[in-house]
Amino acid sequence: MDPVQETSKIWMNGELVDWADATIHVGTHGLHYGSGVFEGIRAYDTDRGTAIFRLTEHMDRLQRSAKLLYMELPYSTEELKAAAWEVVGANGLPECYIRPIAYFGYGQLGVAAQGNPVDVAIMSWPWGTYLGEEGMRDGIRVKISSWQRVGPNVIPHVAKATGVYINSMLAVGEATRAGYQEAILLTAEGTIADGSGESIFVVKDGVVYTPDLSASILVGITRDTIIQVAQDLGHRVVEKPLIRTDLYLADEVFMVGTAAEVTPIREVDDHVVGPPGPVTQELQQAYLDTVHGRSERWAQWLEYAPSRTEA
Ligand code: PPE
Repeated sequence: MDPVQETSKIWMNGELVDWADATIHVGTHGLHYGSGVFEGIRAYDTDRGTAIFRLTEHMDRLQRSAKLLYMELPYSTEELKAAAWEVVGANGLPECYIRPIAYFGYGQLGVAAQGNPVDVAIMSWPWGTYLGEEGMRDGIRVKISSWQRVGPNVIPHVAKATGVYINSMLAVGEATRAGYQEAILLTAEGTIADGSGESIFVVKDGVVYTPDLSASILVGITRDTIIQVAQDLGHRVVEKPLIRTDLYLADEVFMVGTAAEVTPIREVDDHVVGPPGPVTQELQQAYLDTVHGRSERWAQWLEYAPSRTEA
């Protein structure tokens, strides 16, 4: 992966600071214990200007993630949305990835977090395709991980918490060292959970399947988007537990996420599931048309910059 492309400003605790000055103390609680929550959001260039895809849902999920860590966010969803627009505007990029993060800050060390301040920052920078242009077009090769997905009684997996991502880091590292592009993790029960940073979909005999929310998966916003788009396009979508052989014998497999958008999978554990199939291609096209403002059908998910008079 390429190094992060620096932009001009980062929003930190209510103000815009220069990229180089957005630093934290080494005694920060979140660094020692992974006690933070974050989001990944994309802004797209459309005919009507920059649109942020499902911004409200992402900031609402950040609030829920914080709640699950008994962390009180000092900003409301509305304030966080305004802050996202502020940093996007300051950096002047028509398209970018947006990364809000909240963490227990500098104060007390020791695991108990409650005496620490909660710091909030929002970065924005250009982030191209997550799994490569070629992956988007031809599909990627994935491996089922030997690392199990964090379970509901280990860490609340519904929270997009920073510490949880050690799980993903190990899984994707194992997969890439073995020559694959991405990992898929199984739950403690042995069913399919998600990719290191994506939700999983399978197409078999014309039906679209995805693990239901009782599998320890992140409640993906792209997952929700794809379920609705697929249904609107007339596909039957079934949320149910899936096992690894469902992937090996699938007609089509693909993964979705804010960063990955809709990425086809062409091989799982060296079983060829084929080049990107018709359903994958249809949903990928619908998704990309929607986020870029080229399709009116699901235009309600695009949020535009508040006008100066409203702000
Ligand atoms: N599962 C996991 C484990 C996950 O991290 C993501 C997002 C998803 C599913 C899809 O969620 P959503 O974006 O709401 O559709 N992964 C984010 C971070 C990737 C990273 O490398 O950092 C993302 O896609 O932004």
